[in-house]
Amino acid sequence: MEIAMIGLGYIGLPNALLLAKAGHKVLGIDIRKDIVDKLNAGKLPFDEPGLPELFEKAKANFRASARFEHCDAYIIAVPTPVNHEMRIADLRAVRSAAESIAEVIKDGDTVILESTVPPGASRDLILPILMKNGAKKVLYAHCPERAIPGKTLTEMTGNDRIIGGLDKESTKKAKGIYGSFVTGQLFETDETTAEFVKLMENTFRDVNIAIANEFALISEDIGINVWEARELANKHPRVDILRPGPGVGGHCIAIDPLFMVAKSPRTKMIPLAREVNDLMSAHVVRHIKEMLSGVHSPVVTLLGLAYKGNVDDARESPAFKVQKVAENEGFTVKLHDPFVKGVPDNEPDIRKAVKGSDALVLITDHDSFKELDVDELSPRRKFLLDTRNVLDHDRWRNAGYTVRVLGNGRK
Ligand code: SAJ
Repeated sequence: MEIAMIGLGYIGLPNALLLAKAGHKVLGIDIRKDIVDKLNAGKLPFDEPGLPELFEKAKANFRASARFEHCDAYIIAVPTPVNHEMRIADLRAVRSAAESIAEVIKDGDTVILESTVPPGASRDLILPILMKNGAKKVLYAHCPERAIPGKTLTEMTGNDRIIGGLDKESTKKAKGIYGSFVTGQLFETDETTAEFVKLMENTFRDVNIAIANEFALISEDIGINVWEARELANKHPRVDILRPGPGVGGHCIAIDPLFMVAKSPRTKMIPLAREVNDLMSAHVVRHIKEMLSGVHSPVVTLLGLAYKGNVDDARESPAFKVQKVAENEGFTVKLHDPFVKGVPDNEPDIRKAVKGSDALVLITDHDSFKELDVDELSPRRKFLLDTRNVLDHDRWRNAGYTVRVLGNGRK
């Protein structure tokens, strides 16, 4: 089949290359000319394990363009960020992709939406756009992406997928496309249920992280160590408490629950969980303030800007919220992340980022931080706050640091 992949980002590009490797002729479409040019010159626009090897194998069946052309199937994998002010989904990229497809679509073509959207968006927004130029019959399915940065290729091929078809024929067609490279099971449903399922997955995780964060706050108040308590609670066969931390980042979990909330005025727990997770950044700053009380013109270094460990993705990262709150409180904040690119104040050399600092605050659980040579660092004062409980605290204490761990209320 000739398949167009609209959006060549973290989801669209690996997906396009997997389809190309499976033997389809794939046209990758992106509005960003720099990405298109890079790909056509044989270069990848971002890092992801296994992607270079896949690109080599898929190249012959793949080309990129900024222009839409007629294909047998179109897969939409564009960002659907949240409009933070209005707390609703920003669907402009999906709309514009649908508008462009409507210009070239013919009866009997297939359109698949992978981007996360509020429930009802396929039926009420996207399908009417696709049909607006007179197409009588379009096969349509929502097949939400479920890959996680750092493990995109394994998850994209191995995970079970939801195929939410408009009708039987649409489901069959979409199943055929995903069946060409997915080894996981393909479960059938309708398009609106598929939209809801995707939001449930991420909302479930957000609410569970919120309860873990709340356990951390209570533990600090009552003087116990949440990390020890969590480990013991998780010995129960039906309990699996997630990890507390500085908040929830990324392009999905911090955002998708809001798409649900916007659909029903009766939600209580979901917006509350969002709030609990968002307030963790202010809580981190409270710790820093306590640690450094009495220090004049305090300087802190945030270790990690990525929203989670071992990825270079800093979208919606709690690091920036911590930075903002800390700056508002009068701290000078220095930033260090070995992987994240494009943040102007990110100092890639950790020794420079730490020099002259009064406290180091671990935000992201990058493995490389666990192996740091503590003696190479020369801060002004030796305070460490570990918001993820991942460092070897004894090693830091032996090097003269006062160590605090988020969620540990033991004095
Ligand atoms: N986090 C915690 N504590 C935990 C687990 C995570 O604080 O115990 C934080 C992370 O540090 C990070 C955030 O939550 O800031 C989200 O990270 P994540 O690894 O939980 O998830 P994402 O956003 O990278 O990917 C999620 C995945 N969804 C689920 O696990 C339900 C992925 O499968 C989806 O494809 C992706 O969202 C998406 O695109 O929707």
